[in-house]
Amino acid sequence: MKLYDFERAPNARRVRMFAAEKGIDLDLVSVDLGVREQMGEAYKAVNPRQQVPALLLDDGTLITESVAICRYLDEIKPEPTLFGTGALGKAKVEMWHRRMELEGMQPTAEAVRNSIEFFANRALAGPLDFEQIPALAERGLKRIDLFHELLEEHLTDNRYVAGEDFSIADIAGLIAIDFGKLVKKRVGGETPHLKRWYDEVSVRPSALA
Ligand SMILES: N[C@@H](CCC(=O)N[C@@H](CS)C(=O)NCC(=O)O)C(=O)O
Repeated sequence: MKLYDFERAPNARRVRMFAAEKGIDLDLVSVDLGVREQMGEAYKAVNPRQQVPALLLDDGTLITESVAICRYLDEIKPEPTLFGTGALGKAKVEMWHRRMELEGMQPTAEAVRNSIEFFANRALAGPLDFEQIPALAERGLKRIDLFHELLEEHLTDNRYVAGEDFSIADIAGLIAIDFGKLVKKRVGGETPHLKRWYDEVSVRPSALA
């Protein structure tokens, strides 16, 4: 199994972190987004969506979409469970994972991709170029603040994002917050519960994968 990857790409990082939590070794193949390698013919032949991550199985099947890759890895190695246990546990992980994506990753991507020079004319990932829209960046910044507020309140009486156990929702939350550093949004003393969680999950060995 080969994972097409880029070290600084948040969606690739979430797969690496998930695999590390599972104890699954992936053969990493770097696609250098810094020099737009994803736009070249060689990578297009591997993944016509021109994005990372992408998991190439030994039989030649390609899986894209970071959460689909995580689901696959979870099926081949169910323990430790990162998608929750039992009807309620699974529903809670799904609910909070969706929130981490829709209220964390998505606004952060809007803020980052519509403002910083690295993403000039590349406001959306994929084969087509899209201009940056400053108003979306501005809205994204406000929504990142709301995301931090949501987590601050929730983590007041929850150890992890989906409750008592570490899950894929924590991974998504962490990568969203770290991605926000590119637009100077950081977790600090004004949100102590969020900071407590952030410090705890950031030092898991998988966070460095
Ligand atoms: N929904 C996809 C999103 C993948 C995605 O946006 N990947 C980014 C890196 S985090 C990418 O490949 N960017 C290439 C580009 O900006 O051209 C997933 O979850 O895997």
